[in-house]
Amino acid sequence: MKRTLSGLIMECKIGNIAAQNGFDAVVNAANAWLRPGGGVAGAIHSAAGPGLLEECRPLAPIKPGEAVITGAHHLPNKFVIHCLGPVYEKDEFSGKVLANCYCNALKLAEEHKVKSIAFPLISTGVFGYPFKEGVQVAFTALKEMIPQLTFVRRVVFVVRDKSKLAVLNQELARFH
Ligand code: AR6
Repeated sequence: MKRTLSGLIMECKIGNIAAQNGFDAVVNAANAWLRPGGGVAGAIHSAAGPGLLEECRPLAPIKPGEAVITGAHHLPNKFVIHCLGPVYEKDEFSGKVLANCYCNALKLAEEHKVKSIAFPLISTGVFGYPFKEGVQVAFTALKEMIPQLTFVRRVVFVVRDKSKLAVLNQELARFH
Protein backbone atom coordinates (compact mmCIF):
# COMPACT_ATOMS: atom_id res chain seq x y z
CA MET A 1 0.00 0.00 0.00
CA LYS A 2 1.10 3.54 -0.75
CA ARG A 3 -0.10 6.88 0.66
CA THR A 4 1.03 10.46 0.31
CA LEU A 5 0.89 12.74 3.34
CA SER A 6 2.04 16.36 3.14
CA GLY A 7 4.07 15.43 0.07
CA LEU A 8 5.73 12.45 1.79
CA ILE A 9 5.19 9.11 0.05
CA MET A 10 4.73 6.27 2.54
CA GLU A 11 4.77 2.66 1.41
CA CYS A 12 4.57 -0.76 3.01
CA LYS A 13 5.83 -3.88 1.31
CA ILE A 14 7.17 -7.40 1.69
CA GLY A 15 10.88 -7.75 1.05
CA ASN A 16 14.37 -8.01 2.44
CA ILE A 17 15.70 -4.83 3.99
CA ALA A 18 19.15 -5.79 2.69
CA ALA A 19 17.97 -5.74 -0.95
CA GLN A 20 16.30 -2.35 -1.32
CA ASN A 21 17.42 -0.98 -4.66
CA GLY A 22 16.37 2.58 -5.35
CA PHE A 23 16.55 3.85 -1.75
CA ASP A 24 19.30 6.22 -0.63
CA ALA A 25 19.37 4.77 2.88
CA VAL A 26 18.35 1.61 4.71
CA VAL A 27 17.89 1.34 8.45
CA ASN A 28 19.47 -1.40 10.53
CA ALA A 29 17.75 -2.79 13.65
CA ALA A 30 21.15 -2.99 15.28
CA ASN A 31 22.68 -4.25 18.50
CA ALA A 32 24.63 -1.91 20.77
CA TRP A 33 27.97 -3.06 19.32
CA LEU A 34 26.82 -2.64 15.71
CA ARG A 35 27.86 -6.20 15.00
CA PRO A 36 26.18 -8.73 12.75
CA GLY A 37 23.45 -10.54 14.69
CA GLY A 38 20.29 -12.32 13.61
CA GLY A 39 17.37 -10.79 11.72
CA VAL A 40 17.89 -7.41 10.09
CA ALA A 41 21.43 -6.86 11.41
CA GLY A 42 22.53 -10.26 10.12
CA ALA A 43 21.01 -9.66 6.69
CA ILE A 44 22.50 -6.16 6.39
CA HIS A 45 26.02 -7.14 7.46
CA SER A 46 26.16 -10.22 5.29
CA ALA A 47 24.99 -8.32 2.21
CA ALA A 48 27.19 -5.28 2.93
CA GLY A 49 30.36 -7.28 3.54
CA PRO A 50 33.12 -6.92 6.17
CA GLY A 51 33.82 -3.27 5.35
CA LEU A 52 30.60 -2.31 7.13
CA LEU A 53 31.73 -3.94 10.39
CA GLU A 54 35.08 -2.13 10.12
CA GLU A 55 33.34 1.20 9.69
CA CYS A 56 30.97 0.44 12.58
CA ARG A 57 33.64 -0.53 15.11
CA PRO A 58 34.69 3.00 16.20
CA LEU A 59 31.06 4.15 16.38
CA ALA A 60 30.02 1.52 18.94
CA PRO A 61 28.57 1.13 21.48
CA ILE A 62 25.33 3.02 20.95
CA LYS A 63 22.51 3.47 23.45
CA PRO A 64 18.84 2.52 23.01
CA GLY A 65 17.12 5.18 20.89
CA GLU A 66 20.36 6.36 19.28
CA ALA A 67 21.18 6.26 15.58
CA VAL A 68 24.49 6.42 13.69
CA ILE A 69 25.17 6.52 9.98
CA THR A 70 27.71 4.69 7.81
CA GLY A 71 28.30 3.97 4.15
CA ALA A 72 26.44 1.04 2.63
CA HIS A 73 29.44 -0.88 1.22
CA HIS A 74 28.08 -3.69 -1.01
CA LEU A 75 24.43 -2.85 -0.35
CA PRO A 76 22.62 -1.10 -3.23
CA ASN A 77 22.23 2.12 -1.21
CA LYS A 78 24.32 5.12 -0.18
CA PHE A 79 23.94 4.85 3.59
CA VAL A 80 23.04 2.53 6.43
CA ILE A 81 21.48 4.18 9.47
CA HIS A 82 21.92 1.94 12.51
CA CYS A 83 19.41 2.23 15.35
CA LEU A 84 19.36 0.40 18.66
CA GLY A 85 15.76 -0.29 19.62
CA PRO A 86 14.56 -0.98 23.16
CA VAL A 87 13.93 -4.47 24.51
CA TYR A 88 10.16 -4.63 25.04
CA GLU A 89 9.12 -4.25 28.70
CA LYS A 90 12.73 -4.44 29.81
CA ASP A 91 14.10 -1.04 28.89
CA GLU A 92 12.34 1.79 30.70
CA PHE A 93 10.05 4.03 28.62
CA SER A 94 10.40 1.64 25.69
CA GLY A 95 7.74 3.44 23.59
CA LYS A 96 9.61 6.73 23.85
CA VAL A 97 12.93 5.03 23.15
CA LEU A 98 11.51 3.29 20.09
CA ALA A 99 10.08 6.59 18.82
CA ASN A 100 13.52 8.15 19.32
CA CYS A 101 15.02 5.53 16.97
CA TYR A 102 12.77 6.65 14.12
CA CYS A 103 13.18 10.38 14.87
CA ASN A 104 16.97 10.13 15.16
CA ALA A 105 17.21 8.03 11.99
CA LEU A 106 15.16 10.62 10.08
CA LYS A 107 17.28 13.49 11.49
CA LEU A 108 20.44 11.79 10.26
CA ALA A 109 18.78 11.16 6.90
CA GLU A 110 17.97 14.87 6.58
CA GLU A 111 21.53 15.85 7.54
CA HIS A 112 22.82 13.64 4.73
CA LYS A 113 20.25 14.84 2.18
CA VAL A 114 18.67 11.41 1.92
CA LYS A 115 15.61 11.47 -0.35
CA SER A 116 14.36 7.94 0.18
CA ILE A 117 14.70 5.59 3.13
CA ALA A 118 13.71 2.00 3.91
CA PHE A 119 12.88 0.96 7.48
CA PRO A 120 12.40 -2.43 9.09
CA LEU A 121 10.07 -2.51 12.11
CA ILE A 122 12.68 -1.94 14.78
CA SER A 123 12.44 -4.00 18.02
CA THR A 124 9.62 -6.24 16.70
CA GLY A 125 11.86 -9.31 16.32
CA VAL A 126 14.45 -10.46 18.86
CA PHE A 127 13.66 -7.45 21.09
CA GLY A 128 10.08 -8.65 21.53
CA TYR A 129 7.95 -5.63 20.70
CA PRO A 130 4.38 -6.64 19.75
CA PHE A 131 4.24 -5.99 16.01
CA LYS A 132 1.14 -3.78 15.88
CA GLU A 133 2.37 -1.66 18.78
CA GLY A 134 5.76 -1.31 17.10
CA VAL A 135 4.06 -0.14 13.89
CA GLN A 136 1.96 2.40 15.77
CA VAL A 137 5.03 3.87 17.46
CA ALA A 138 6.82 4.05 14.09
CA PHE A 139 3.95 5.81 12.33
CA THR A 140 3.36 8.26 15.19
CA ALA A 141 7.06 9.16 15.25
CA LEU A 142 7.09 9.61 11.49
CA LYS A 143 4.02 11.82 11.62
CA GLU A 144 5.67 14.04 14.23
CA MET A 145 8.75 14.35 12.04
CA ILE A 146 6.94 15.27 8.80
CA PRO A 147 7.21 19.05 9.34
CA GLN A 148 11.00 18.70 9.73
CA LEU A 149 11.49 16.66 6.57
CA THR A 150 12.66 18.54 3.50
CA PHE A 151 14.99 16.11 1.72
CA VAL A 152 13.24 12.88 2.72
CA ARG A 153 10.32 12.43 0.29
CA ARG A 154 9.81 8.68 0.30
CA VAL A 155 9.68 6.22 3.20
CA VAL A 156 9.09 2.50 2.87
CA PHE A 157 8.48 -0.01 5.65
CA VAL A 158 9.69 -3.47 4.74
CA VAL A 159 8.38 -6.68 6.34
CA ARG A 160 9.06 -10.33 5.74
CA ASP A 161 5.56 -11.79 5.45
CA LYS A 162 1.94 -11.27 4.42
CA SER A 163 0.44 -11.24 7.91
CA LYS A 164 2.75 -8.40 8.97
CA LEU A 165 2.05 -6.55 5.75
CA ALA A 166 -1.69 -6.77 6.51
CA VAL A 167 -1.15 -5.14 9.92
CA LEU A 168 1.06 -2.44 8.38
CA ASN A 169 -1.47 -1.66 5.67
CA GLN A 170 -4.28 -1.50 8.20
CA GLU A 171 -2.35 1.01 10.29
CA LEU A 172 -1.28 2.99 7.22
CA ALA A 173 -4.92 3.26 6.11
CA ARG A 174 -5.74 4.82 9.52
CA PHE A 175 -2.79 7.19 9.34
CA HIS A 176 -3.69 10.83 8.73
N1 AR6 B 1 14.18 -7.65 6.09
C1 AR6 B 1 13.11 -7.03 6.64
N2 AR6 B 1 12.64 -7.31 7.88
C2 AR6 B 1 13.27 -8.28 8.56
C3 AR6 B 1 14.41 -8.97 8.07
C4 AR6 B 1 14.85 -8.61 6.76
N3 AR6 B 1 15.90 -9.22 6.20
N4 AR6 B 1 14.82 -9.87 9.00
C5 AR6 B 1 13.99 -9.76 10.06
N5 AR6 B 1 13.04 -8.81 9.79
P1 AR6 B 1 15.14 -7.99 14.43
P2 AR6 B 1 15.08 -6.21 16.78
C6 AR6 B 1 11.98 -8.30 10.67
O1 AR6 B 1 15.17 -9.17 15.32
O2 AR6 B 1 13.81 -6.78 17.28
C7 AR6 B 1 19.45 -8.66 16.12
O3 AR6 B 1 19.95 -9.93 16.08
C8 AR6 B 1 11.59 -9.14 11.86
O4 AR6 B 1 10.60 -10.10 11.50
O5 AR6 B 1 16.06 -7.96 13.29
O6 AR6 B 1 15.25 -4.72 16.80
C9 AR6 B 1 20.44 -7.58 16.58
O7 AR6 B 1 21.74 -8.06 16.65
C10 AR6 B 1 11.06 -8.09 12.82
O8 AR6 B 1 9.69 -7.78 12.51
O9 AR6 B 1 15.45 -6.62 15.27
C11 AR6 B 1 19.92 -7.14 17.91
O10 AR6 B 1 20.59 -7.79 18.99
C12 AR6 B 1 11.90 -6.85 12.55
O11 AR6 B 1 12.46 -7.07 11.24
C13 AR6 B 1 18.49 -7.56 17.95
O12 AR6 B 1 18.38 -8.63 17.02
C14 AR6 B 1 13.04 -6.58 13.53
O13 AR6 B 1 13.63 -7.81 13.93
C15 AR6 B 1 17.56 -6.47 17.48
O14 AR6 B 1 16.23 -6.88 17.62
